[in-house]
Amino acid sequence: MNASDESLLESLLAGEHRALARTISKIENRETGYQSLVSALYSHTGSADVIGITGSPGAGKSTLVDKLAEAYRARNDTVGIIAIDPSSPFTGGAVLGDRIRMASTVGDMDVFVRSMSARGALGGLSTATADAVKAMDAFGKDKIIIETVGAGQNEIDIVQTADTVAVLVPPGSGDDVQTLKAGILEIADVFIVNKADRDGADRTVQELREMVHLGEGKQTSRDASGHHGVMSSTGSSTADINRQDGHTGTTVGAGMDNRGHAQTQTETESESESEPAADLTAHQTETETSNPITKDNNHDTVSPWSKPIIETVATEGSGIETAIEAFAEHRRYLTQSGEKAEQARQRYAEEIRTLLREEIDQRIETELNAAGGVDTLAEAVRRGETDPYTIMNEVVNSVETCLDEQPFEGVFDLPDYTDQADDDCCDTRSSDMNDTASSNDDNDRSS
Ligand SMILES: Nc1nc2c(ncn2[C@@H]2O[C@H](COP(=O)(O)OP(=O)(O)OP(=O)(O)O)[C@@H](O)[C@H]2O)c(=O)[nH]1
Ligand SMILES: [Mg+2]
Repeated sequence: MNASDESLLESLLAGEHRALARTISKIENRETGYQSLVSALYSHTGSADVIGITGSPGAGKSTLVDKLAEAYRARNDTVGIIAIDPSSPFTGGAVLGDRIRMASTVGDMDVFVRSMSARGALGGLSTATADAVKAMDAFGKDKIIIETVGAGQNEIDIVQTADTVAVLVPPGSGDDVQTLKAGILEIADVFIVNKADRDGADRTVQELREMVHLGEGKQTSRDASGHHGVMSSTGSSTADINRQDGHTGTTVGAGMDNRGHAQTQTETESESESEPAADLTAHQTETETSNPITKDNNHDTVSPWSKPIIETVATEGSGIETAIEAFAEHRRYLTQSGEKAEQARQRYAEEIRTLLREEIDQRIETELNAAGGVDTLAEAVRRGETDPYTIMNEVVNSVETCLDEQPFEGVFDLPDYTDQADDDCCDTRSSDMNDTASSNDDNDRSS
């Protein structure tokens, strides 16, 4: 890492919002040295709660995120918000920033809002988002909220970088549960029926409840590995309990109840993954109905997460506290079930693969350019001078030669790969990439 990045990192860790904004710009633009910077952030991460908020356009995501930020600030938690590709950068994004500015006390720098878009991020937006989350986490934000429209696979990938995913389902408006994208429903850890002041909210809640009930008969939440048991009878009994509870107030909690979880949160909150046992006991007494813990062959087993369904009226701020409690409950569940560690492992594995793919892709591009560009090669194939297989083999051989010069030496004495690559024959940070990398700090909004 060069001296200016060292000082940038130092400023970020010292809590300077400008340094945070600058770091995210570097990440977004893949500026030279950003990899070393992100590498250095890792050892400072791991304490933030990352919450993803997704849902159809106009579902009320920004309004809800604004109210969540306010509520977290009232609890003295610092907040970072990443708004992904707001449908209108001039209304959605800006309005969100303005609202927070208005809502917050003057000079409150502890809600940091940053928008990122597919346009802005060179390469993968989900990698850039995950890296931006790392920057906010290392900075020391307690809660990081990612807001994205649940439109496609890309958005689903992005929101899955969050520990807890809340899917907003507005009532009626043809947005019935059946018509929602299957992928969106599967990634939900918490359902939020926002605009509960509108007609049809009860029906939407009922439909979601039936869907959750059906789903719990078949599988657990988004943990596809079946880490904590795929088939579950306790899952469906949890849903039965909720049916009996009926629709009371703003909570229709499949995993929540009205027995004062807020009071017990501090007692049961555990950030430690290594010592979950003591907390399990406390947790059991408080939440045995909603999240039963069973003894299974001498292993403590937390029953599968039962997705709560929460009603909110974001414009009025109602249901916000219930949502916050559900997020905290889900966080505890992740830790106590061991799913958090599993989630982290899966995420890092995916990150490693993605980074490798991106890096190798870049190297291939570099080799292709060195060989005259893909268009020239294609023309040579068209003229019958060569064929795609021969070209592929030549390019791969060339990339392999480069890789042979940088053997992987194992995890423990890993060379500083990213810096080394700067002087390397296969350097992928071509000058034109650097040329397009310009700071967009002007877009950073912090209130
Ligand atoms: N009646 C009612 N209106 C709401 C509620 N929450 C948000 N709205 C309104 O719904 C509209 C859209 O809200 P946003 O918060 O911008 O929705 P969004 O999901 O962020 O929208 P995009 O970013 O454009 O996808 C605004 O006019 C809000 O005032 C609610 O609980 N009840
Ligand atoms: Mg919005």
